[in-house]
Amino acid sequence: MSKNIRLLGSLTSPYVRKVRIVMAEKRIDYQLELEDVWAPDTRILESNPLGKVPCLIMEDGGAVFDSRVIVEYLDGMTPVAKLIPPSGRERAEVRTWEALADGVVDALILARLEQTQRPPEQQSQKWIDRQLQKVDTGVRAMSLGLGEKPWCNGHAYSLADIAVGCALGYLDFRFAHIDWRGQYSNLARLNEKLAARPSFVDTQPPK
Ligand SMILES: N[C@@H](CCC(=O)N[C@@H](CS)C(=O)NCC(=O)O)C(=O)O
Repeated sequence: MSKNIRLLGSLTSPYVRKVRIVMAEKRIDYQLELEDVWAPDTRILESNPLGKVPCLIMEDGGAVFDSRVIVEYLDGMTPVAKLIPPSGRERAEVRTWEALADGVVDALILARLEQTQRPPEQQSQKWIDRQLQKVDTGVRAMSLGLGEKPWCNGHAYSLADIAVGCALGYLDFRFAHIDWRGQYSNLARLNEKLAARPSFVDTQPPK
């Protein structure tokens, strides 16, 4: 598979990490181009009118975003390591896991932006609490959904596990004080298995 595929992204974004893990699992070669979307001279708008990463630039120069569209495209590119079931209920379940995990990340990022981008006197605690409530109920739903199964979708590793692993990794990275391991031992077990995979090891956010 060609190195002419480019991925615009950062080393800290959990959505970019999800795409990089999928690339690694599927053995798709690509060029990672670091893009700081918050820098005044960012060129991200030339590729993604929404100004966000990840953004995939294909061989013919066409752009694909957001991360959920990118991973679906990548999964269809090669039969190696299928990560999304082909159709039906199982496919909807895996995509719902992804929506749940991404939704937890969305809420974490909204809470973090409120805390880091606004002066303390302009911050809304009500807004932060609203987002952290979603994190709470979202992570609980992950734990309930996983139960005693080896993987989120049952017996096979899938995009569901990748998305959940990225959300848990982002919790550790930016919200280390939230003790999700203490509350949900099944998620801790899943996370240990995921964290040992080369695709996860190689995409860990910088310390
Ligand atoms: N739903 C999008 C979310 C992407 C996203 O919000 N990325 C963040 C980086 S973690 C970003 O680029 N933020 C810049 C902004 O919101 O202006 C996806 O899954 O790709």
